[in-house]
This record gives sequence, structure tokens and C-alpha cells, in this order.
Amino acid sequence: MIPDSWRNGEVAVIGLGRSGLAAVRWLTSHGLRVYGSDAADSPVLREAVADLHQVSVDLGGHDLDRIRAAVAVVVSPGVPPDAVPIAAAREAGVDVVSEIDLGARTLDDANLIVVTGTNGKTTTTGLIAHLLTAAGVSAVAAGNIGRPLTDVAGDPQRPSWVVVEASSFQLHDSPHLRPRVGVLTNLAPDHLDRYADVQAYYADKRLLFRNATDGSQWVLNGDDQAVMDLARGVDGVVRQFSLNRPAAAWFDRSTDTLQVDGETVIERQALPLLGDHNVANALAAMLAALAAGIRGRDLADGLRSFQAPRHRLEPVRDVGNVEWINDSKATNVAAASVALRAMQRPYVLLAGGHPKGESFEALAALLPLHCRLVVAYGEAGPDLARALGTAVRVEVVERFDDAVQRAGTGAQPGDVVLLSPACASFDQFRNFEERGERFRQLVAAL
Ligand code: UMA
Repeated sequence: MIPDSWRNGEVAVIGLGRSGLAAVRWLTSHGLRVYGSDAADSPVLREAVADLHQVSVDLGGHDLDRIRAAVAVVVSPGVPPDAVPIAAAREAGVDVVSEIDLGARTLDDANLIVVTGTNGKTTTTGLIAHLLTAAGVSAVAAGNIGRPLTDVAGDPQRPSWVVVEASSFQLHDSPHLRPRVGVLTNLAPDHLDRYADVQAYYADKRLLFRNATDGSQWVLNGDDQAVMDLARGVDGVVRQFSLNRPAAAWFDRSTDTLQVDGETVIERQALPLLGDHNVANALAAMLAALAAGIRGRDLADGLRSFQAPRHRLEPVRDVGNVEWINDSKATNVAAASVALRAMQRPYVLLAGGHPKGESFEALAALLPLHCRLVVAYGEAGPDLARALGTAVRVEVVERFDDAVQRAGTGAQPGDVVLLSPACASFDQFRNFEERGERFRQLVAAL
């Protein structure tokens, strides 16, 4: 699936993060000549590129002439479509493809389950892979969840199923992504620092269905009108999940059980995940596993033994009867709202960081129920105080570490301290993982 024309010159890889490095390795292993470049230059990047052999690398900038002359350009998800090197490639008529698309080209014969949506992607992806594995079927999770798809594609140990978490950025230039099973968890405004408006963001999400055929199977959130609208008229079999009403998979609150095709699979309390949104993720994962051929009666063990992924409503530690929960992955208002709805008792909220252009007003309506105090930190601190200050007490603290300390002194026995920032981490951290790890460290030292 590599075009012959790619052998007539250099393939340019833009961005040398996790995706870019994996793409470089994939391309060189297929005997292609590669030029890799990254706008940044740091000791970490230098070390990362040190073991790339027979690859020409530029750090601290992109050679635009070389990119214009490339036979193809491979773009990392974090590089916006209007970034200078991408615009230069398109103007010169060079084919631009995503790292995920490269992987999809060689995994064509593999069974792909692709999971997208605004929130819940990572948990659902991890849970699907876990359900398959627990039922004795080999599966790996890849994509936005952390392991680049080209890395899986280059691995001689090929699993029966690859479960791909795909962000809207990754769907953008991925014409070869052909999911056998596709999951759309939910839709809400996000990434408005990169997209002109929410419609442009949803348009990238719609690319999940780009290669739909009659044989495709789609797992859709029947409670989310935007999801159902986006999928309207798509080819293939559609199965819905719901928290509110009978559906292919649904949560029956009268019996407190998760149901699939009219059968009870598991009781709610046996699912080791917090919040209704995670029940929805589990319902989606169950339908995806069924679509992959797993029997309903083989799902319960996997559901019971699944562990909450790091940084997603992850219980970290109980200190003096205060439970500390790490939801660093909540980088937008919709994700933080989900966490606030999952809170069943008094809590102190830690929110802040680098704002992504969203309004925080939606959080204000959710706070009065159980929130004792908001500690707002970082660049977004003053905005959060303005938006939430009428609903609940808000204290503004500049540094993340100080905010964590303040949250601890503001909590009372029986409370939760919840880190659910509603913002990106980039003002004080490299990414949400680093922010979550710092939180865990500080909590461990209490
Ligand atoms: N860069 C340039 N030129 C530019 C812009 C950026 O060279 O004009 C460089 C940066 O200097 C940097 C590199 O591009 O070195 C970064 O690439 P990247 O941001 O795509 O990061 P990767 O390490 O390749 O990680 C990506 C995903 N990151 C993003 O989408 C921002 C990871 O998702 C994913 O796990 C990984 O690929 C493997 O597939 C993370 C994420 O935050 C978890 N995703 C967003 C989210 O979940 O909200 C979408």
C-alpha cells in the first residue's frame, strides 16, 4: 500500500514527537528515504532522534524547500493543518497524510476498531482491548491512547484486533482508515483553539464514517443527538447504547444492571469505574466487543477486572478520610462537567491551566450541589473566578503545587479533592500526563 512514487524521493515527516518518530521508523523499515523536522529543539528531542539512522533531521525549524520537493508529507496530530510547513506542502501539491494513515495502510488486513468522540475515548478504547483479551482474543490499544499506530503496524506480532483511539486531529488526513467497527462516544465543543468553530471540529469527527460500507458496524451514543445527527444515513449496521432507555446496550436503573440484547451482563457496583459517564463507556465497549465476535456471557469477567486508566477520574489516595482523585485528562469544560456530575459528596475542585477558548459558565450550574470550594490556578485562574465566583467560593492561586496544598487545607473529612482542570496543561506542564503525575506525587507526599 505504499505508492511507487514515494520511492522516487524523500518523504518529509513534520513533528518528531511520539507519532513522528514512529512514522520515521515505519518509513525507513519500508526502505524509504526520510527527512524529519521539528519546529522545536531541546535536549529531549536531540536524544530522541540520536538513534535514527540514515534519516536526515532538522531540529528548531523546517526546511520548507525540502518539504515542497518531498514525494509525500507525514504530519503529526499536534501540528495544525494551517501550520507553515503543512501549508507549504499543500501549495506545492504534495500529498499530506497522517501518521495513523500510514499505519492503516499496512494494517489493512487487520481488524480495526476505531473509537472517537469528545470524551471517554481512552477509557472505552482501553476497555475494549481489555474485554477482548480477557475473552481470550488477542488485541492491542493504539493511537491517541499513547502507542502510535505505525508502531503496531511495524510489529511482527500482529494481534487479531487493533483498537485505535482516534482524535479529530488524527482523523483529519487519514483516508485509508477503514474501521470494521467504529465507536462514537459523544460530542461536545472542544479544541476551539485549533478549529474555527464547533462545526469544523465535528466535520473531522465525521471522517470516522468516511469509508463506511454495508459490512461496517457502528456503535453510537443514542442519548447524544449530535452523535446521531452526525451518523445519519451512514452505510452499515448501527447499534446504540443508552443510559436512559432500552437499547442494544443500556443501563437499567430499576435493577442497577448493565444490559445487552435483553440480558443482564453485570451489576453496576461490580464495574470498578466512577460515574455514569463510565457506565456509558462500558456499554459502548460491550457493544464493540460483541461486534468483534465476543459472546455476551464472556464480557462480565473483563468488566470486573478493568482498572481505571491513569489521569481519568483515577482514585489516587485516601488521606485522613479525604479521597484524592486525579482527572488531569479533563482538558475541556465538557470533560470536567462529566467529573462534577460523578461527584456524590462534598468536594474541593482544582481547576485551571491554559484556557482553550471555551466559556466556563457551564461549570457554574453544576457546582452548588456538592462543591465546597474551587481552587483556580494558572493562566485561567482569574477567568474561572469570574465565571464561577457567583456559584461557589473560589480562591485564585498562581502555582499548581500551591493550589494542591490549598485544596488539601480546604477539604474536610469525608470530602473528595478532585483535580479536573477544564483546561490544557501547557502553562505549567508539558502535557496532561505530567500534570497528573505531579498531582500524584504531591498527594503521595501528604
Ligand atoms: N511541531 C512541529 N511543527 C509545528 C507544530 C508542532 O514540528 O508546526 C512539533 C512539536 O514541536 C512536537 C511535535 O510536533 O515535537 C508534537 O507532535 P504531537 O503534538 O503530534 O505529539 P505526539 O508526541 O506525536 O503525540 C500524539 C498525540 N498528541 C496530540 O494529538 C497533541 C498524542 O495524544 C498521542 O498519544 C500520540 O500522538 C500517539 O498517537 C495526546 C493528546 O493530548 C494524548 N491528544 C489530544 C487529546 O487527547 O486531547 C488530541
